[in-house]
Amino acid sequence: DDGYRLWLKYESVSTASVKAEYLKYTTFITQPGKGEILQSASRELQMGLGKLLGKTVNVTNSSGGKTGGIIFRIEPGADTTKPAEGYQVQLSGGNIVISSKSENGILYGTFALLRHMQMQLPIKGLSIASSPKVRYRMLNHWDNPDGTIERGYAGQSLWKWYELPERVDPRYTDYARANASLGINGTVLNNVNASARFMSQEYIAKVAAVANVMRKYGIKTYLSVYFAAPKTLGGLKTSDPLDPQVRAWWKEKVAQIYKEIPDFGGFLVKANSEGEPGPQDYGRTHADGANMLAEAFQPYEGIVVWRAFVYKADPNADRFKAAYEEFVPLDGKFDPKVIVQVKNGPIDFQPREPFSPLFGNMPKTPLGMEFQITQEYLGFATHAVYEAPIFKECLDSDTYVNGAGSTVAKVVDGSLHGYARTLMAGVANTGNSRNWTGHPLAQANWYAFGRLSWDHQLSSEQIAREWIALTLTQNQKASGHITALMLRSREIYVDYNTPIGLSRPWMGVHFAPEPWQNKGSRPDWTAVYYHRADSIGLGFDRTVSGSNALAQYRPQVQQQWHNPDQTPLPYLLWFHHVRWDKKLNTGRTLWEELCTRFYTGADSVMWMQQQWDLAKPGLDLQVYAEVADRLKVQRREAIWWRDAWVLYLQTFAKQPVPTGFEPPKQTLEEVKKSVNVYLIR
Ligand code: BDP
Repeated sequence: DDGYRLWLKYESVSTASVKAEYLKYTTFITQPGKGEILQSASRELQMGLGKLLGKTVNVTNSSGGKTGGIIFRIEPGADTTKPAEGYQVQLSGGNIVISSKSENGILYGTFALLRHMQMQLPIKGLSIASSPKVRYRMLNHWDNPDGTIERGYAGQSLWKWYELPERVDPRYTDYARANASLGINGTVLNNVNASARFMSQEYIAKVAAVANVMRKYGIKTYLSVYFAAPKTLGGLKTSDPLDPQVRAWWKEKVAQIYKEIPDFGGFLVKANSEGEPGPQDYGRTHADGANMLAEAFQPYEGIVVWRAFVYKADPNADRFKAAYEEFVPLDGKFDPKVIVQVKNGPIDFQPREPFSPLFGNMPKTPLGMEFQITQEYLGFATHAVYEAPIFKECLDSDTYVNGAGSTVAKVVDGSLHGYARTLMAGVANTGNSRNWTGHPLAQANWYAFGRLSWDHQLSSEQIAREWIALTLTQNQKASGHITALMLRSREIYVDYNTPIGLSRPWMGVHFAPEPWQNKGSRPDWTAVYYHRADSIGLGFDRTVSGSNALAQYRPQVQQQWHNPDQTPLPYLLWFHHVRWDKKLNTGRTLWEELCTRFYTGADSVMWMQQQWDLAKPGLDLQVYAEVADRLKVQRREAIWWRDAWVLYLQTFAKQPVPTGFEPPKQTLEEVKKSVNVYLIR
C-alpha cells in the first residue's frame, strides 16, 4: 500500500454475510437528471462498489418501482432551517435512499454510505442523517507559483501551473474526491504570501481549469490575493482601497474571474502582516481594505476572507495582544460579505496555545477558524502528531462571553452571535508525495480537519478509529494500539518540545531546537522573547504585573489563568514567570517538572514505537516500515530537543538534572553545533 488511495481504499469486503447483504442492495443506482455533482456521486459509487463487491452496477434515471438499489433523491423541502448540504441515508421501500436538498448533499451522503460499507457495518436499520455545522469548509494551500510550498513537507505543489490549462493532472480529481468525502467545499489554491501573478489573465485561465475539476465535487475555488496588485500588475499609481481607480480595478478583476469561473469562491487576504502590503500602507484600516474587495463581489456569490494574523513591529509590545488590539475596534465595520479568519491561538500555531481572545469579542463580525494541518511547528513530516486533540481543545474552550458554555465552537459555527456566514479553514498538509502527506499518519490530520469542519462535536477518538479502519486496518487489536498511539502523540510531542506552556523555541526553519536564539530584526523574532528565561525563573508574565494580555479574556477565563498557583500546568508559562524552585502541584519544582517532561516525553517515543510494533500483524508492510522508520527519526530528534532544552535552561536554573534521569551525553556547545547545521543555507 503506497498510501495514494488515502481513506478511499474500497478494499474487497471480507465478511461473507456482510457482502451478501450489500449485494442485495446494490443492484442499480438511480440518478435523477444529469447534474455534474450527481454524476460524480454515481461514478464514485460505481467505482467503490466495483472494488468492495467486485460487481458492475448500472446507473438508471428511474428505479421503475424496483427494489434492491441505491436511489438519489433531491428533496427541495420547505424546511429552510436545515442546511442544503445535509443528507439522509436510509433503508426505505427496499432501497437505500440517499436524500438531500442539494446535489452536494447527495454526494456527501454517497461518501457516508461508502464509509459505512468500508467499515462493513450492517445495512439493516441503516439510518444516517448529518448536516454541516459550518458553511465554508476550506483548505488553504500555501503553494507558490514555482511549485514550492511554504511550510509544506510532502513534496512539491499539487498544482502544476506550467502545464495548465491544457494539461489537467488526473490527480486533481483524486484530490477533489478526498476532500468531498469529508465535506470540504472550498479550496484556496495559492499561498497567503500571494503572488500578483494569479490575478493575470494567463493564470486565471489556469485556475479555471482546476476549478472545472473541483466543481464536479462541490468544491469552490478561491485565490489568495496580493493587496498591491493594482500597482504591481495593473500599473496604477496606488493600491489605496479608497482610490476610485483602485476600486474599479478590483471590480473589473473580479468580473474577469467570474467570466472564467462562474462559481468562483472568493479571495483570501493576508494584509499588513509580516511585510505583506495592505490598506494600512495608505493610512486605511483592515475594514477599508476588506470592504473594497467585498464591493467587487457584490454581484456574485463570492466572499472575502480577511486574515487577522497581524502583529506590528513594536519592541515593547506583547505579540499575544496584537490581533485583538487591531481587530476588535473594527467590529461592526466589515461588509457582510467579509469573514475574518483567526488562527486558533494568539501567537502562531504552537503545539499548545490558549484560544485566541478574538473569539467571542467580535459579535458583529463573522469570525472563521484557521487551523494549521501542515506540521510547521509539529516536527514536519518526521514526527507523528495527531492533531484532532489540538483542534478540539480550542473548539471546546469556553470564552464565557455569553456566560458559561460559550465555547469557541459556538462562536465559529455562528450559534453564539448569529453569524450569517461561518467558516473553518485548515492550512493543508498535502503535496505531490505519492502518499499526499509525507508521513502516513499525517493523512489522519487532513481527515480529522475535514470531519471536524463538518461536525465539531465528533471526538478525537471517534475520528481516529474511523480513519484507522478506513486507511490502515480493521484488526481490532492493531486498531487499539494505533488509536492509543495517536491519542497520546500530541501530549508526548508537547512534553519534549514545549511543556508547561513554553512556546516558539525556534526561529528560521521551525525545525531544530533553538531556545537560545536571541538575534532578530525585531524582538518577537527571537526565541528568548517567548520564554524569558533568566536567573530567577522562566515564562512570560501576561498578568497585570506583566503585559496584562489576560485582560483580553472574560473574567472567568482570567480566573483560570491569573493565579500561578491555580493555572493548569499546560498553560502555566504562557501566563507567568515562574521561579525555578517554585513547588508545583505535582510536588516537583519547576526545574524538576521541566526535566521530567523533557525526559518522559522523549522516552515516550519508545512507547509509540512499541505500540506501532504491536500493531504490525494488522498492517500493510510498506506502511508499517514507513512509519517505523519515521518513528526512529522522531526518537532521535526528541532526544535532541530534550538535550537542547535541558542544557540551555540549566545555564539559568543552575541545578543538576534530577536523580533518576541520565544527564545529556553532549554539551550545550555540541548541541548548538548540530542545530547550526540545519541553519546553513
Ligand atoms: C507563520 C509561517 C509563515 C506564514 C505565516 C502566516 O511561518 O510561513 O506565512 O505564519 O500564517 O506561521 O501568514
